Amino acid sequence: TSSNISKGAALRHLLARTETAYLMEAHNALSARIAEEAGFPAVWASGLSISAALGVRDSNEASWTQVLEVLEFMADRTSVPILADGDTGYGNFNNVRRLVRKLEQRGIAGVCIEDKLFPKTNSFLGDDQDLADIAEFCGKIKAGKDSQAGADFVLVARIEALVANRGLDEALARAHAFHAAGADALVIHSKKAEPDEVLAFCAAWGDRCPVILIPTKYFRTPAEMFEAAGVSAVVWANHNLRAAITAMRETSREIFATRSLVGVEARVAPLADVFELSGNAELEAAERRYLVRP
Ligand code: SPV
Ligand code: MG
Repeated sequence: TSSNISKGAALRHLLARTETAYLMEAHNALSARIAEEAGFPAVWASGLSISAALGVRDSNEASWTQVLEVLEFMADRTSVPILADGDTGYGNFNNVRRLVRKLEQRGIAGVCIEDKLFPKTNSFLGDDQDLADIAEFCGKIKAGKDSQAGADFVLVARIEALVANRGLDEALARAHAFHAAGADALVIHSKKAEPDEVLAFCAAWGDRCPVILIPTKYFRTPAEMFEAAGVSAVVWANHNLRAAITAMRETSREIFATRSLVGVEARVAPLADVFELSGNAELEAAERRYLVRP
């Protein structure tokens, strides 16, 4: 799908608005398409979900080019912008440069890199999250911004100071440094069940640049609270993956137990949906136009 406005510009615009944007997780082209179909204006390509869908851990076990392949399929099947989870950038500043160039070339609107160490660990695992050195991470941000070919690509810097139990002051110091280094937006992450610490961050940070939240753990917080706090975007980070796990488990177990499709047929998406989601109508039209059957 093409449009006059680039996907990077579309994401940039979403983050710049005063309204809060909501991004839905996807981990492959199918789930990205479904998120777009539901109405989401942008997609979060979750590292956790892409890893889990590939059957590996969220510890950089999938190589960056393996993730890139998944992202390319996702971008090809959607017209909304995709914000890719770039973990720690897969190495040092130089790896970030190449990552940014390749993502941009493959139609990804932006990347989020987090201030931890490679190989990263999921924020909700363990209590010993090592943070990147601030100056070193700023070099990655600068290198990433300097290497993008166009003006539109969005580089988001994710702050893990609260996840690492380093407190609000450390989080704010990092925010100031990453913003000064050229980050277009910030993610402030938290593993608390209440939003207090991220809302305190938002209040202190103000509108210096867009702030994005990932309320996986503080999921009870009503959206109105994020909106009142002036949050630019909220990421529903892993819920297509988790929905798929539940649905696939129920279906597999029932078919196994009953040796029959009768019980599940009415509950699973019809084949027509599968053809529609993969764009078969377009191929049929193209065949009418181009295919000569001798
Ligand atoms: C992801 O979705 O991969 C994220 C969010 O980075 S979290 O799992 O909370 O770290
Ligand atoms: Mg991640």
